[in-house]
Amino acid sequence: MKTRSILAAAILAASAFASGAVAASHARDTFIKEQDQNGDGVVSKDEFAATRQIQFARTDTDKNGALSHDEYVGDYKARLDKSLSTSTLTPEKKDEEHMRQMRQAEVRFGVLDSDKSGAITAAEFAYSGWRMFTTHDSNNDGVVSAADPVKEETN
Ligand SMILES: [Ca+2]
Ligand SMILES: [Ca+2]
Ligand SMILES: [Ca+2]
Repeated sequence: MKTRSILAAAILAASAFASGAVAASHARDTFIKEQDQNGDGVVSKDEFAATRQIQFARTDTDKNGALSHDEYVGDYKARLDKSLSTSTLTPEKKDEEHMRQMRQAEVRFGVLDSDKSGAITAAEFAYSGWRMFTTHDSNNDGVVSAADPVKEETN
């Protein structure tokens, strides 16, 4: 439990480092947007587990059961490029955001690859997912929704 909290804090710190405190509710809302398959605004544990499995399978492009650095960071970059292409930010801001987000993706890869094998296994991926889920489910009711209070980052 202790280790899990430290790791969760590290992940939160990594995102807070890049985007500031305002990003906290943004992170929760992005989480809901990405994981809410049935569009009811609530991410249940079953829904989350199913989505994570799909994400893992999609990202594991060579189907060897682990996510290499290129698979993980490459998939993130593709999604980031797509989301930035529809963003209203100025080109300069887009570049800035791109660099920042890619730096975060590198940090996340290092955290996710907890045994430093150079790839994220299904177990490592699932573990990080539950850490993320429990971090966002701040009212501990077993689902992530807009009702979950967003923790303020204090530096
Ligand atoms: Ca849902
Ligand atoms: Ca792979
Ligand atoms: Ca909740």
